[in-house]
Amino acid sequence: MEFGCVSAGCPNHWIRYGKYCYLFVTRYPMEWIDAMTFCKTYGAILAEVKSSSVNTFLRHEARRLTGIFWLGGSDMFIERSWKWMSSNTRFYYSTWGHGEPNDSGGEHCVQLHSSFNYAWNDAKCQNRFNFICQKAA
Ligand code: MAN
Ligand code: CA
Repeated sequence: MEFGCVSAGCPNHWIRYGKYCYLFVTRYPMEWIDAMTFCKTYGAILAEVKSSSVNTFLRHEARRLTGIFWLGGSDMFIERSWKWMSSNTRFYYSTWGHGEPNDSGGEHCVQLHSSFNYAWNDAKCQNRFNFICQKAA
C-alpha cells in the first residue's frame, strides 16, 4: 500500500515518481499488446523510460516486486528502430542488458529483465509478462 506524499495525485495502488503515476501489474501477466490495452483502459500507456532517474526508480520497484516487466518500447515496425510506441519517438536514453537487444528468434518488445539486474531486454511480444502502466499525475 502506498500512502501520503509518495503517491499524492495518483489513484489508489499507483505510485508517484516525478510528473507520473506508475502501476506495477503483477497478477495478470499479459502479451505486450494486451498489456498496452490494459493500461489504455486506465487512461495510461505502457511505461516509457526516457531518463536514468526514471529507470532507477522503476528498476528499484521491479526488483522489490520481482519478476519481469514489459515497457512501452518496440521495434515491431522497423527492425532495430526502437521506438516508444505511444508517441512513435526513437530511444534517446536506453540501458540494454549485456548483449541486448539480440532479437533472439524474433524479439520486438522491451522489458525490464531480472536476469540483467533490471536492465532492458528485447523479448517476444506474444509471451506473457508483468508490466508497468504510466499516466500523468
Ligand atoms: C532468453 C530471452 C532473450 C534473451 C536471452 C539472453 O533467450 O530472454 O530475450 O536475449 O535469454 O540470454
Ligand atoms: Ca533478447
